[in-house]
Amino acid sequence: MSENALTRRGLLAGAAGVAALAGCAGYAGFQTWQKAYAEPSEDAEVTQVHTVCDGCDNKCGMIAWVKGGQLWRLSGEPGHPNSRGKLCGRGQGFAAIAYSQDRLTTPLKKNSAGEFTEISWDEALSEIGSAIESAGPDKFALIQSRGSDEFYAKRLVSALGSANYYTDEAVHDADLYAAVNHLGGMWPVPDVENAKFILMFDKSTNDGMRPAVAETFGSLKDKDDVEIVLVDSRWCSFSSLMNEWVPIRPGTELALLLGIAGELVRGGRYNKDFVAAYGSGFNDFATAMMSYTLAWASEKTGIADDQIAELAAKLANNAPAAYVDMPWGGSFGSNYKNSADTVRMVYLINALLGNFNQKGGWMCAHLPEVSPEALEAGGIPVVSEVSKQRATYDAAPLVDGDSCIAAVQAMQRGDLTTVILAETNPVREYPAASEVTAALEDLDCLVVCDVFMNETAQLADYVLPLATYIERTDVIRLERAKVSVAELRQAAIARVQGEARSLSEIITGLAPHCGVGDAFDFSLEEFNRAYAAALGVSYDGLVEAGTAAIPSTEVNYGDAPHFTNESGKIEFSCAAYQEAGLTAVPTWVEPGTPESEQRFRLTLGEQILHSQTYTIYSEQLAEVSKMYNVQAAWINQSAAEALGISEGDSIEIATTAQSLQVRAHVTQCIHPSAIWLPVHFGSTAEKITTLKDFGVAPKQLLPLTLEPGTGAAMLQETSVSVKKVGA
Ligand SMILES: Nc1nc2c(c(=O)[nH]1)N[C@H]1C(S)=C(S)[C@@H](COP(=O)(O)OP(=O)(O)OC[C@H]3O[C@@H](n4cnc5c(=O)[nH]c(N)nc54)[C@H](O)[C@@H]3O)O[C@H]1N2
Ligand SMILES: Nc1nc2c(c(=O)[nH]1)N[C@H]1C(S)=C(S)[C@@H](COP(=O)(O)OP(=O)(O)OC[C@H]3O[C@@H](n4cnc5c(=O)[nH]c(N)nc54)[C@H](O)[C@@H]3O)O[C@H]1N2
Ligand code: SF4
Ligand SMILES: [Mo]
Repeated sequence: MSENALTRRGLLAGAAGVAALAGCAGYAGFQTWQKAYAEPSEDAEVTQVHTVCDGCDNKCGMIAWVKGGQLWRLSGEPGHPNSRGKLCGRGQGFAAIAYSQDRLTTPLKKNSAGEFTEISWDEALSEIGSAIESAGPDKFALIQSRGSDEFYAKRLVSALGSANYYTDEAVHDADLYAAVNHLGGMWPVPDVENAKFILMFDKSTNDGMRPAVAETFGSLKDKDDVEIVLVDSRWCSFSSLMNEWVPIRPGTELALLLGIAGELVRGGRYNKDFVAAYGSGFNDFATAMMSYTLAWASEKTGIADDQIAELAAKLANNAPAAYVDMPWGGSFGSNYKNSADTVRMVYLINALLGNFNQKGGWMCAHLPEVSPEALEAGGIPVVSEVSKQRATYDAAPLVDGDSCIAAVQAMQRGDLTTVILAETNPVREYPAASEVTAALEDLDCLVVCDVFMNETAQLADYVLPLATYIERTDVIRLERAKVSVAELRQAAIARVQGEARSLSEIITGLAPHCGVGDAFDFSLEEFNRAYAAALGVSYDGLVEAGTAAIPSTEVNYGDAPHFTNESGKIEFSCAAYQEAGLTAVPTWVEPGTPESEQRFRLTLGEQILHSQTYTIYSEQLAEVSKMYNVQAAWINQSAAEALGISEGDSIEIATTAQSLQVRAHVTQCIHPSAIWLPVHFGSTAEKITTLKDFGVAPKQLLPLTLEPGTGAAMLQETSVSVKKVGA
């Protein structure tokens, strides 16, 4: 079958299984925890706590209904931009983790025999404090991923005189950060409701499936004057909300974008006034784009040249009520050697359309700046960030050295020796599990703060039990929207198990043991009150409603866009990229792994039921996963036939160094050059009882390499061979 024969029409039959999965968000089983854990008497008092879901990075506003002190049911927060009154099934099912039998309940220390023994919080914090002091600021690092209580985590690092604070950016969105920071400084919020034409890449609208956005797509799909096109190497469950699916050879999205830009520039079909008013370096950009012909883009992507021309025309015809979506995962955030320029091109095509702050385009949403001085006025003393460069700066200059992958390399070199990991599971989420494991084991002191004894916690010298998001109050967070909001995650129920603490409590307790107690001489409520005041919102109102609009951030159609990068202009040509070893103007970069007939590109991703590796701890989500066999590797039907592989067969997926065995899902819903695996399964966490021996952990097949400039992990630059087990 040729690639172009993979049309949406031809697929609908084959996609039934996926549609069933999409539909199971409403499956009754998600509420079974209600019966198991909450059986208060009929007349028990019901209260509602307005808080924030943590089932994925979308952080939807949520109402926790509590009956007789126990979690009873959940619903979406009507006033929150991501949920608008709805929660997804994953969010419903995940909340039950508070009651899980697998939770960590006390601090643990590994003894000389390699076994964990219980110790008191006082002992743990005092010993960890000494380890941090003896390492000194340059060899200490803190890495966090889910972003809870980020203020405390960053402040601890700064107070210690260290620059080594890292996020999971390099396995998630480093390329986006680079493009946003250098090209315009503004994170867009698409005006989905009013767009006439949307070109989506992968499934995400800025961050995976937000219930509010999924609902909007559902309502737009049948409107005659609106069209939504999805470019994806796989027909995922989200595709059913699109008008058309364009399968692309994975890793070549940059070629499609260059081809579209070439069409727009050659035809003069771009917003010349906007480009003149807000752009810089446009002439160099335009000259470079001229050479990307339709025929060239078609050859690279496997998409017909007239279809590329049509996509360009639809963008131009509908502008400014048209946009190219900027996703996180798939082909973007940190997956390919060319991801940095792929994201740059998305930013710049939207600039060609002149859709910034236009109805149906990209709204220049912004968050209020809260200065240290404003917090100081509220009683929170200033702790200055350390200005010296991080241990990893040279590896990732476009993101100021924030590469957690480069941090692993710094551990391998002995440049970092004492590390705190908070709410993150690098053994499963970074490439090269065995190298990451060795680097973490070699540290002088590894501290892991988590709710569960995950694969990374197993390696730690100290494990500190975290309270779940259902049981704790966090630092106020901000969410971008046309009117951005402040949101407060607050304890819905009392701590149900053991002595778990929140990250802010752990850091406040640890600080005096490493000589920086003065920096944390305030309570969380005092901090949140000072922060709310600095934002101009009422803290008591937030406690009441969970979400509060920040009026000063409102952005309206026709407002002049305000670019906050260094030049204040959209940089069609950007010197920072050149200085970081890339080119000033985006240019075609071949993916790092060339295509070959015998091998497949290993692509990876999230699924509707799960988030990364942590939702497998939910018994309810685990049960539904087994019902639908969602652990399978997707392989294209014609490719499978050639290899004698049928649905449900056990297949071996191998690099030159390692191999995995997993069940095959044979489908027309994936590009013939790709194989796709979910990233959630293959748990090797010994103390976890859910989803044991279910699926595989594909990241162990990936090498530990960095994308130039951004230090991103290049998670999809691996080619694999596939065969039927026993063949
Ligand atoms: N190959 C490949 N690698 C990837 C990805 C991919 O698609 N492919 N995805 C990448 C992306 S986008 C990201 S964001 C990273 C994520 O990487 P990580 O954030 O490291 O994700 P998890 O492995 O799920 O680890 C989160 C940990 O936080 C703990 N935790 C503690 N308290 C809480 C809580 O209150 N709420 C939640 N939610 N968790 C809590 C969970 O128990 C869990 O162990 O992985 C990245 N890595
Ligand atoms: N259900 C669910 N939702 C989530 C999360 C989750 O874990 N589960 N995590 C949240 C987080 S932290 C993030 S970062 C976002 C990530 O959300 P997404 O940006 O959607 O990320 P992925 O799941 O990595 O990729 C999504 C799509 O990319 C496709 N794809 C894979 N490789 C390629 C390729 O090379 N080219 C193209 N064009 N498509 C490709 C896959 O088929 C899949 O449909 O989602 C957030 N929302
Ligand atoms: S998308 Fe679902 S899991 Fe993610 S925050 Fe929203 S409700 Fe929770
Ligand atoms: Mo992510």
